[in-house]
Amino acid sequence: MTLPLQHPALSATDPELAALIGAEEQLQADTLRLIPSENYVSRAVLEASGTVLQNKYSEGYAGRRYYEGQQNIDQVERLAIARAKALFGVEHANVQPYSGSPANLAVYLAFAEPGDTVMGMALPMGGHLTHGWGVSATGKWFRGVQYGVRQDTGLIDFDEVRELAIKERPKIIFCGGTALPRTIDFAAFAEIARESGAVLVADVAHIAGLIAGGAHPSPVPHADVISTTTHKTLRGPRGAMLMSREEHAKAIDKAVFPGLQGGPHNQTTAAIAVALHEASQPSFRTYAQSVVANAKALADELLARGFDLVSGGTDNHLILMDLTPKDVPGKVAAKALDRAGIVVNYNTVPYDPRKPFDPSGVRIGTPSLTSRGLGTEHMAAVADWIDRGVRAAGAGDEDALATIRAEVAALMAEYPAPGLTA
Ligand code: DSN
Repeated sequence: MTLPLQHPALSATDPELAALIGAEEQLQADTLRLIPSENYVSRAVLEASGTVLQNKYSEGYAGRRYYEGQQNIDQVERLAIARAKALFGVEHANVQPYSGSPANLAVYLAFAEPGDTVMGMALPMGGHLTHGWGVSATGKWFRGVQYGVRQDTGLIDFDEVRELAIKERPKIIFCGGTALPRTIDFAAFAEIARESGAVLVADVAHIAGLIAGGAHPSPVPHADVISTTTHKTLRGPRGAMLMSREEHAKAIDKAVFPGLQGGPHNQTTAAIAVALHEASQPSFRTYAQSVVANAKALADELLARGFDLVSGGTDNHLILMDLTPKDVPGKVAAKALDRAGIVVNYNTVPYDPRKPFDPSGVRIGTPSLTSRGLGTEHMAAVADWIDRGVRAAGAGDEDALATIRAEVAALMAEYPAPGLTA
């Protein structure tokens, strides 16, 4: 099966909506998707998430539901849990959180009271809204204290984190984030959490697939709780999981349901189970290693073209470019690259003098292109397109962007995406 994919019932019932989905399928096929939190899921994951499992209400947990008719649903959820435990080597897994933000909120509910101090990386430094940032409920209902990275290195200063933690005594410390190009030192965070009496939560949403594939160290021996979405490098459906040692199992389960959520999205649970099965295959290890190899190769090619990369490069799937030296604002570059068929997001860089809605940076990553089968040998071309695209953005050269778009589409046609093919 290749494009156009067939959605016969949808096309008959709602051709307008079917056309929009068809257009999105074509867009995802034709473009070079570099948003580091996105990916292409397999047909198997897509099929599992579009099933009659979505017709069931299943409040509660397997064997302890508030609705009857759970003969199959219980088995689906148990399968997803067993696969998560085996893949990540954890004692407990909850696969019901609707997404990353609700998963993190459940952690607050399990381990803190409103008004308590919590600690996480500041959003503009690469953290996440739900790690206690002011505009988020987690920063409004809790007292968020925030750490960052050093201005000179772009790296976390653990002496500074320790000093802050000992002074502020947070109930919870979050490590992980959304724009961190470097390996997270879970052991260092665990030591600080122990010294300050905090629960350590490793939010590995971005790197869960790398951890599963052995391309990033695991937080399992160090963190009390692991929070992750399932749709980024892990290449599953839009969802989330919380994992922990057995001692925290009850608190986490109670916080997810009935504390925060109602019925789990069973079709998503099924698709998570499929993704976890796929992630346990040897080919997934190859994919994870390739994601990192591609990112390192792309970073090198960008550096060679004079790009300023936060922290000087990458250890994982993600690259954060500061476009200040190129004299092109991040948003202008991102929108121009989009017109060139290269999909990125504009992003704040640490100590950014510009506003978050018009920042200096662009964030890119290699999960999607790796899922399509592109390798290190293609990264010079990718860097070249980015370089030409950013220069065209600065010069307002729409013809140059159109030329890049055609070149991108030609290469993408040679590497059909999972989910868009049989
Ligand atoms: N929105 C996600 C990302 O793009 O990194 C984080 O939640």
